[in-house]
Amino acid sequence: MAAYGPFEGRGLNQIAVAGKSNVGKSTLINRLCRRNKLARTSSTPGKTRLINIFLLNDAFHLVDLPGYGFARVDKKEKARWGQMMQDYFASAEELKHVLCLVDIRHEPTEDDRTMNRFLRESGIPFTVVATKADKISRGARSKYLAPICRALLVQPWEIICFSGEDGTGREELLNRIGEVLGLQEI
Ligand SMILES: Nc1nc2c(ncn2[C@@H]2O[C@H](COP(=O)(O)OP(=O)(O)O)[C@@H](O)[C@H]2O)c(=O)[nH]1
Ligand SMILES: [Mg+2]
Repeated sequence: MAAYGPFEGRGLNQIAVAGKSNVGKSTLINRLCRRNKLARTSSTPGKTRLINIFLLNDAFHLVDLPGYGFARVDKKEKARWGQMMQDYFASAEELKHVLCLVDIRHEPTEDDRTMNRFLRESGIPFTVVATKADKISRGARSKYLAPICRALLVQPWEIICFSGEDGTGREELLNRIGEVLGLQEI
């Protein structure tokens, strides 16, 4: 039994969305699904405590993983989070790719690095997505991407700059997902 509970449509490929609380996971999912309030975006960090799954065009599932690095949660809550993630990654046979979200303006945290190390060690393919790209000018992007590249050991051209605010990077992200899932069209 999957740790994230039974749901309809098992057997479809999954793309998981990971990142710290408030980085923009739910917003990104909403943008990709062209819906509002579907993934319960919130301005309260740490609100997504459970794994939510969304179906995109009957083609694959987008998995909204609970955010990490929420300072106000206690030890017990952190342990619960860790167990939930461990169970998910251990049992999600349909998982094909992880979108690792980081805020374009901030250097990745220790938790971001830990997730990065875990994915590399587990051989799970991932794409780094720099969110809230609307918050900086286009010309400043490479300056902001440099520390992210250093921390997560990726090249700048491998990162997708994304904005849920103005739609930046939506097509690029859908293309990447199509590529990794071998879909002709999403
Ligand atoms: N300006 C801007 N704000 C964003 C973007 N993505 C998310 N936000 C805001 O950041 C906050 C947290 O977003 P949410 O999607 O709930 O983050 P989650 O905790 O990772 O699911 C909300 O107030 C969003 O409106 C973005 O691309 N640009
Ligand atoms: Mg959320």
